[in-house]
Amino acid sequence: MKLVFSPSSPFARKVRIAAIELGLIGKIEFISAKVVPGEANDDYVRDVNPVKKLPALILDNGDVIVDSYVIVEYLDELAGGGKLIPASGPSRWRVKSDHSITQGMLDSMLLCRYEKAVRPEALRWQGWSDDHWNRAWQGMTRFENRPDVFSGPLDVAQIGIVCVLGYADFRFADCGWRKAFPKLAAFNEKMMQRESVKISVPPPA
Ligand SMILES: N[C@@H](CCC(=O)N[C@@H](CS)C(=O)NCC(=O)O)C(=O)O
Repeated sequence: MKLVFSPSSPFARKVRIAAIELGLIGKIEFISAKVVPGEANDDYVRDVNPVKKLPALILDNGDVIVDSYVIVEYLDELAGGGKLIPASGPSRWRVKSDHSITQGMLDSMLLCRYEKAVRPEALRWQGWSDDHWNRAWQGMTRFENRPDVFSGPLDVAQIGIVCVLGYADFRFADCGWRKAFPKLAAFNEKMMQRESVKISVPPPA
């Protein structure tokens, strides 16, 4: 199978970490791609993902799986199931819901990034960016106050948090999250000891 990804994408990083942790990395061929709002990418839109988002997993039979969470779910099933996403019970819904929060945080951070890097200056709306940044910050506040999220075995929500924090370092280096959220900082440090997390840090811009 082939993963269409970008080394700077926090969503693709989640899939890469999961693939390593699940022992499936050797089965995946990586295809680097670039998608940016406002730039045409006709082949990718036609053949892979009509909504032009990375990552996408192309299976050997040609089927395409889109959305980082759905790809992780697919890989988890391939690895036997219930590894990074609990198979049933309250922990399943807790992990899925916590992961959805990380997904919303990344969506908002990416919108802030596009606002600054892609949108013409004259069209920028600071209040809109501030609102989206605040959503990411509130998410960090939420997890700082929920250390139980870090204490269980590795799951997709923990991976999502590490991708949020890595993206904050990558694109919002001065935001001061470590000082504001010491428990998240300790968690990130611990996660960085995993090879999967260490090698998937976005390369310097
Ligand atoms: N829900 C999607 C979000 C993926 C996403 O937003 N990816 C970004 C790259 S980090 C993208 O493809 N952006 C291009 C665009 O929005 O035009 C997922 O989890 O895979």
